[in-house]
Amino acid sequence: MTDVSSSPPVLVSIHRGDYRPPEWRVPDIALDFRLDLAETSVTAALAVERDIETPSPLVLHGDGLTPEAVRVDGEVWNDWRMDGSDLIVDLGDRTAATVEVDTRIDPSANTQLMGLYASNNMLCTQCEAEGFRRITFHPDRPDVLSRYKVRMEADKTRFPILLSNGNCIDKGAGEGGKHWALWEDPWPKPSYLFALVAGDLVVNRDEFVTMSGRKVELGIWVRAGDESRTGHAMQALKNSMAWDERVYGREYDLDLFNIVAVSDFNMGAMENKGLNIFNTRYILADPDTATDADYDGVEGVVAHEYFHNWSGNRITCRDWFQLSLKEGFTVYRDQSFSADMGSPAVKRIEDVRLLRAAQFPEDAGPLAHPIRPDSYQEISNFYTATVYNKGAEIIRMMATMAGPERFRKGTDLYFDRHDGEAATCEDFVRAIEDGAGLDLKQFRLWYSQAGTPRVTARVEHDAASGAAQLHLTQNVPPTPGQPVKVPMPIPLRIKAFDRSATATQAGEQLVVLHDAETVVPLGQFAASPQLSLNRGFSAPVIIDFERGADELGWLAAHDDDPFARYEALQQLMLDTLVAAVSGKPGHRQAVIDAVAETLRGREADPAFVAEAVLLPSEAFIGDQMLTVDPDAIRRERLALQDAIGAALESEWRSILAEGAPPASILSRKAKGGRRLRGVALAYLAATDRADVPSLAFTIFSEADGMTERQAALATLAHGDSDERAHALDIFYQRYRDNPLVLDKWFQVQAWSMRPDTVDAVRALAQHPDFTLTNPNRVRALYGALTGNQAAFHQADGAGYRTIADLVIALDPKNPQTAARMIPPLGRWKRFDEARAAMMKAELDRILAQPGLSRDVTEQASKSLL
Ligand code: 0A1
Ligand code: ZN
Repeated sequence: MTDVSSSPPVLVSIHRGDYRPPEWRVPDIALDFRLDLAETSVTAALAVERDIETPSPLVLHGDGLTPEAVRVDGEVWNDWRMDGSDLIVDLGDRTAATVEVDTRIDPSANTQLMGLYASNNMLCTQCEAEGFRRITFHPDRPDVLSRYKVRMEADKTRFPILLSNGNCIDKGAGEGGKHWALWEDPWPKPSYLFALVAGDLVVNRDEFVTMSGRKVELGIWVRAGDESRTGHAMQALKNSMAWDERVYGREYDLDLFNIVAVSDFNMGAMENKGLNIFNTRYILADPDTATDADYDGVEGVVAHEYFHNWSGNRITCRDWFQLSLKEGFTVYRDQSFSADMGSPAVKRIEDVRLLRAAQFPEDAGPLAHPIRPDSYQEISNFYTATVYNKGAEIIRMMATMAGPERFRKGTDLYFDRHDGEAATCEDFVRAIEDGAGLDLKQFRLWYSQAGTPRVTARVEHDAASGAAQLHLTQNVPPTPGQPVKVPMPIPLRIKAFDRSATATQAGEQLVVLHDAETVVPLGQFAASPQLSLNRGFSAPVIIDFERGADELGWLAAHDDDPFARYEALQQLMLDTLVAAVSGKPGHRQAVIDAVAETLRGREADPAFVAEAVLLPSEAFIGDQMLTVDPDAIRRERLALQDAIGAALESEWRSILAEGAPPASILSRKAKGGRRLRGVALAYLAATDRADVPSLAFTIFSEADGMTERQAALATLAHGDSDERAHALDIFYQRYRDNPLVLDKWFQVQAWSMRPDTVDAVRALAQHPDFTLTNPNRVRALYGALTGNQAAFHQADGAGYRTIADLVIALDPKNPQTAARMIPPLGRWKRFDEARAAMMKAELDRILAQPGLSRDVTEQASKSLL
């Protein structure tokens, strides 16, 4: 007997080329909700209009729904059938009708957190990408835009607040302790931007006056007790609104802007029209519970969701293949905003660090896809670093090539031309071409070719004539389904330095590589010039450029582009670490000297210095090697950290002795100072000096805020001192009732460099405060483990088993979050045979589970290729 239930479902791929315009438009929708945690009834009235000549039935998608009744123009209608989970309504030869469908859903049983679900006794929605069909039957595609009217009725005591998109136009008391509210959103929108919230919430209210003088009421809604932690989010919102007016000329278009924070959320936040719904972690912040990095996260995500109002909502996506149209552009916009609010150099370093940590590995592995994918099985799997962060880099390249004024002309044209439409990436590129006056014919390849281009650089200097030339070659590597690539335009900001010159150096130039090989004349130099290449990381590429320690050290000290200074020092460290891993000497002393030199600038810009002197991550070191050796990488990285720690011990100690800026001060300087202290403590800890545990414990105990407290706790967590156990216990007792801080307690233990970390993670999964129902908690524990290279790749395979066990346990509850844990297992090609075999075996074991979700099936099966 064959057991069909244990073979994974055969998945249907959706192809970009198959796009067809919708057959039925839905200009108006009226939704009527009778809300309750366990039983909610929904009546949806869709005003539909046929958009094609030939009569065709109306196809409405559903997911887990059964229609209780169908009416057409007010009459009971029996001409419908189910096709799988779709509802097919035969409307004969009608060209327009109002189709009403009744459904009933159970939000309390919705553990996927898609559609209408319960979180902490409140009700909220998440509809992107295809969650609306879990609420009611609907075409549920982003190119169907409707005006929504939403009536909500619920028990007044348990759900005193009732919110939806747009404006509240009426409300009143109902029978039996109920009340109701009627909301109307004047702007047509796709179903993925629909939202409602019902619950017992308190609000932080403020207002913003737009550039044309309109008053907008702002509200941030949280659970009672949390309102004191919403100030930073509110300030970030007002700053974002002003910034979008100033930089892009975009004004907010409703009289009300609400944000609601919920504890259980699959992602960071969601840009629903006029009613953003946020993961609490990107709203709540105060110095006692949030680190400086958390504060920056709040600011960036609030801005991101707000900016979507234009790049995403006013102009939405025609289909989900165009996701980067809204996400790449919006990430670029939020990155630029955060750069303006803080330090552009530090922000750029952070963004590139993230790109290299999350996107480059994706581009180099089995799940590589272009920023505009050609096919997918489950769209939730395509909310990736490629679509978001590489997508932002591609917008940034256009902005670099156009320059600020012309780029603004391009975006103005884009917003004008496509306002109110569901657009494509092609529409965006054409608007930039027309508005900015760029020729982007070849540039479009960035939308269709996956893989990170490699650029090889070589400087040639003719001693006799003095002429210097830069030779550049580019190569885009093969990726799954794309064996052969063609050259792409790569804009590189470069500058050649004459090391002997005392006078000002010649300026920077922007070179755009179009061909496989390019030669750039650099001018006359007495000696071979020092080359600063890909300044500001102007193109998302890998540069292969052999340079000696002396040259890198000089650039780390003298380059006038801060990002290039950072890069030079990182490259020096990386070369040294890669050499050490393969048993070669490297440039340890040069690294120490360069770190010492960089530290001299710490008064002026401590945040930059903290970033620059940080060693590359274990994962990034691994990315430089053909076969990753996680144990050797950890050993050599710790050895270099120890050497730098010891050689500059007095520096680190004096940084720590200076004391921390008060946690309540969030200036650039204060944040930078705290960051540098964290780095100093980590360097000192690597030396194993006997007083480190007590020093870290003192910092931990005396800290007046979470940045210092968490840094000290993380340092202690690597060791096995009594102070470690003590600090973890104090932290737990103090914050056990604060879920966001408790996440940190799980996270620092899973980040630990101790040899027993995988066992510790397995034990923590049994802790009474651990739960699979909260995605933040899952990420805090297991996401931290996959980010801990040596632990995840522990030689006995226990790390792999732990993640596969999690995926198997989580998939039935929350497939989206389960699927996100799979990509680390797909990197097996980069590891030795024994590890690769174990990783593949775990992917096979996942795929052998009966009833696997589409999300996990797609990720696991593609990861095996
Ligand atoms: N559009 C959101 C991201 C997002 C996507 C899917 C979600 O479903 C769980 C939630 C949020 C953004 O870019 O912020
Ligand atoms: Zn977004």
